[in-house]
Amino acid sequence: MNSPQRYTITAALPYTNGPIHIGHLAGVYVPGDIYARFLRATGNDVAYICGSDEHGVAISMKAKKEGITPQQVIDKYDGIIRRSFQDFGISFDNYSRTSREIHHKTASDFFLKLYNDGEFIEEVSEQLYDAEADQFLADRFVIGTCPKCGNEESYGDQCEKCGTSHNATDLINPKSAITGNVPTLKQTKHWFLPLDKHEAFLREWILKDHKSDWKTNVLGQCKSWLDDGLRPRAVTRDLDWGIPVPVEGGEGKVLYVWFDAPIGYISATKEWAEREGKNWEDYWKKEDTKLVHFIGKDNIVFHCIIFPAMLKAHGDYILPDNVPANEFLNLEGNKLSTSKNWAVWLHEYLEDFPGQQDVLRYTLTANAPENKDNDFTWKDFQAKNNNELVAIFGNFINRVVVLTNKYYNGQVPPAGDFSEVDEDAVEQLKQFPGIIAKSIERYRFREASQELMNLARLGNKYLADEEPWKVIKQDEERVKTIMNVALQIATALSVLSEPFLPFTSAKLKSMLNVDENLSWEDVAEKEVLLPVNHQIGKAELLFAKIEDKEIEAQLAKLEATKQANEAANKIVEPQKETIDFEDFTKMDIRVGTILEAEKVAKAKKLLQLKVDVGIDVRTIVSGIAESFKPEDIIGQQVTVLCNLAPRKIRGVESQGMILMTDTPDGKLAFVEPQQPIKNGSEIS
Ligand code: B3M
Ligand code: ZN
Repeated sequence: MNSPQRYTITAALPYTNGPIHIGHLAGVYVPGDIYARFLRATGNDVAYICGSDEHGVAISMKAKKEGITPQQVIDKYDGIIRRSFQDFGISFDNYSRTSREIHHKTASDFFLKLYNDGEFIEEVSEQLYDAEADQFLADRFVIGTCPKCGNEESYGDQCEKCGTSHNATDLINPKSAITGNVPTLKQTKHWFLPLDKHEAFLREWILKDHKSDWKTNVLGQCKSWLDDGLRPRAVTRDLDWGIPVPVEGGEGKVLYVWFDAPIGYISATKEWAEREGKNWEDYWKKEDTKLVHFIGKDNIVFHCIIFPAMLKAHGDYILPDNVPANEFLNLEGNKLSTSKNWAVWLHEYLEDFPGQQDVLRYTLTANAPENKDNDFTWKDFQAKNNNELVAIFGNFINRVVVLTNKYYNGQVPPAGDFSEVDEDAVEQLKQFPGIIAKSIERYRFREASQELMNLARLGNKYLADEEPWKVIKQDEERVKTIMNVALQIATALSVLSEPFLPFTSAKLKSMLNVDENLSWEDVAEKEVLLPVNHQIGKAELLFAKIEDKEIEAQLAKLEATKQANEAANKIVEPQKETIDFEDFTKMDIRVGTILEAEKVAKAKKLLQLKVDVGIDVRTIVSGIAESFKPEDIIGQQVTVLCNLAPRKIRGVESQGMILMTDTPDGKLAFVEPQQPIKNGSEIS
């Protein structure tokens, strides 16, 4: 293990335009949390920093869509996100917000410093403008074809398909996301960070200095940007939501969200340091501090090129030591999408699986998209829980604790002479802290989680092979040794599982009554982890089996989402052939009320109705049985085509037709008057 040192660990600040889903967790927050917890457990000084990203067009667009103010949007989602992170056990030292004063001041000062040092280019240029909305179109306010990959739905600042970051004016066939109009060009003044000026330095720093310690996917993206040639990039916008540009001529303009958001890491550290009585500068300016950014792959350019250029231009900041960006997680074979609601939302998971945070943490880690995109499936989630957490980890612990209580009233028995098998088990056990540490230090969290499970496997196999429950009948002394060894393995698990399964680790430590000072290193070095006669507690369930019906319920939820999306995307039927007014007046459409309803025997879809249409009360057979129960529609007002020629349906004469439409989820809905209307009133 490396010698202890100071770490600033950041996790991408989530936009407060939606809740957190499993893609965010697997890509950023869970690996970041494992890393932070591990470093704390091994004696390092750690600041794990995050917060809500509350500026930018993503927020304004959401506000427009929901008909509320941006402030209402950020308050709503900051609340949901903050709570769900906490309930999920993400151990941020500080979770801040970029709307706070401390951040506005920090970002403003940062801008001013670069401005005063002449690090910006000031330029009047033509920007896309939507005359109808009376607004410049920046970033997500403009959609068009990506000049690099041809994706027709690229945003103004970044293409989500190929990851390229560009200027809005680079888009081919740009369209306003507000009105759909083709934008015009209008002159406006902005400040640009001349990335080209920093290119040589970036090339050296990334491609030479970090050639061997950064992930290949990250290096690959960086190389491709550098090879394309860097250009000046605007760091201000003509928008009304954001941090005001603090210089003359900046009125009505704000800082570009990707200029202010990474500075959010700094302001969040300041806020935390103030609270904890520490010096924030130690975490951002001391050369011996390691700065590590956890992000998803779509944020690589901002963390590896733009933010480092900003920090370098400022002059006194350290640069990231590593940016272990992950690829994307898919859900049941499809891309996760907030707008399409194709996601497993963290706050919903916490409600549906109370007390089972570690199951999701484990599944997302064991299946993390570290080197390629990966798929989350509910079946795999169930299997990881039932076959690994329950059947291996849980089963081992349960046997150890139950037998110790049964044979020794819960007191650790003394070990006698070790057999070769015992020697081997203990020998292996001592390797695990180092093995797991090495994987974590190399950002291989998948591998690390599998090594942890291998330690549980070791314990489980040891007990299964040594069979203390059988040996107890012939050789009580031998069983003492077996149980002592098994208890040492269980104790090691309680310590080494903490970064991955914090809730389980806490439960297990309390079950075994483990000394809270027992450290990661102790597990590797101390001869005895639980002393003889140490009293442990009673067995508690660590993991519960997940039943098929729980998985089916989750799959049904996704299926409903799929159907709703399909219905929403359904193409509107083209208009029918033109008819004369006379044709229309031939139709006798009236308001009626359903008086009786019953099922038609042997017909799944049909209900037989008695409808008062003002003229008379008549029988109508209607194909609505799959959408309505008979008892629910008595008294329902409907529109009826009364003069449709009567026809026999399943032996019943139907004297008219009820007018219906489709709902987004594929059911039928009545076309009913807005208020109660007298039966027989004509519709014309
Ligand atoms: N909010 C983008 C994102 O959620 C952004 C990250 C900011 S990190 C400084 O993808
Ligand atoms: Zn593209």
